Amino acid sequence: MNIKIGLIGAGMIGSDHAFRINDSLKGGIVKAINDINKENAKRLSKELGSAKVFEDPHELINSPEINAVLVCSTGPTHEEFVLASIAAGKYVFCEKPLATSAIACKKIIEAEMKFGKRLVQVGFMRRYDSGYQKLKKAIDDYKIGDVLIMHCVHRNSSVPESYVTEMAVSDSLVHELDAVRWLLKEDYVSAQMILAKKTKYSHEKLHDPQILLLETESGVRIDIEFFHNCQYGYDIQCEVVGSDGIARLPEPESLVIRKNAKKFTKIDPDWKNRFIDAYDIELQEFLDGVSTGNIKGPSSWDGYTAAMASDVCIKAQKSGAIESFSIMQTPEFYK
Ligand code: ISE
Repeated sequence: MNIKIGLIGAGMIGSDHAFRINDSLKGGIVKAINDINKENAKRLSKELGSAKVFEDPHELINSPEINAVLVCSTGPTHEEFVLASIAAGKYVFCEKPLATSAIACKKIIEAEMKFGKRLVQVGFMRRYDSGYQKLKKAIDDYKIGDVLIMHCVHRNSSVPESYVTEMAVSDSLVHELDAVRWLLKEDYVSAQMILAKKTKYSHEKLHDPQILLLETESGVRIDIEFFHNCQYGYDIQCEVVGSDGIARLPEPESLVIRKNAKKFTKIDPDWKNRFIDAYDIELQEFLDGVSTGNIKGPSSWDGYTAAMASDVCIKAQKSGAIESFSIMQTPEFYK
């Protein structure tokens, strides 16, 4: 039997996920759509041909025609829709960030624990990327010995005018904040943010590029360059320096052409393509989790720790100082 999905947010990623569910994945069908922009919802409903438009997101969440919810609306709306889904006892896949502050994520954790069963999966898709999985396996198998340092890069060719300094952390860097913690199985203890010389391609409200320096519980040091107007393409890099060797995130496969005394290869400008397989796998895992009643993907606790890290990084952005993290004990429920 197909799981009937209600989608909130019919923008770029919401539409992609809807087509993925209907056309490529097994076990789900999008039956309801809500978007703050009704025209958007109508357009997607027409294109999909399987879903009706709900004007009220809460009506969609509580509809008996829906078994599970996909929250792909803007970050600040996530808390409300995830909490409403938990209150309705519905499984919910929430795009990152789980919520835009640690306080909001804490409310979600409390509601889920009170419900007594995992209902929420967070869209940290990098965990499903085959390159990241190979990197994790090399670390777990002690192939490079003790991890000492990590160098990460997160570059977008350009971002819209609405993209401001804080969003560089809460919308983009949040992926590294989750992925690095997942790779190392360690929490962070401190963060420092360095605002680099500003590119001429940025605007007044976005300081670009920036560098984050993180330290983990065992003393691993991580530097992350995040640059949102790099011009040349979407580029994610990660190098792990160990006591016995170095492991690098594989580059996406791309044809190399030699011509006119030049050697070149394409770099995709669009972030949606870089992790396209990972998106498929994460959503399939969500559908499988709903049908077996056992959600296994990134949890609300992962969403909470990433939001906590985001909050500390934003504080560090403003203060310019080294900011500390508070110690967190993972509740039994999420272990
Ligand atoms: C975008 O919103 C994403 O989620 C991408 O994964 C990220 O890499 C990009 O920087 C964000 O703008």
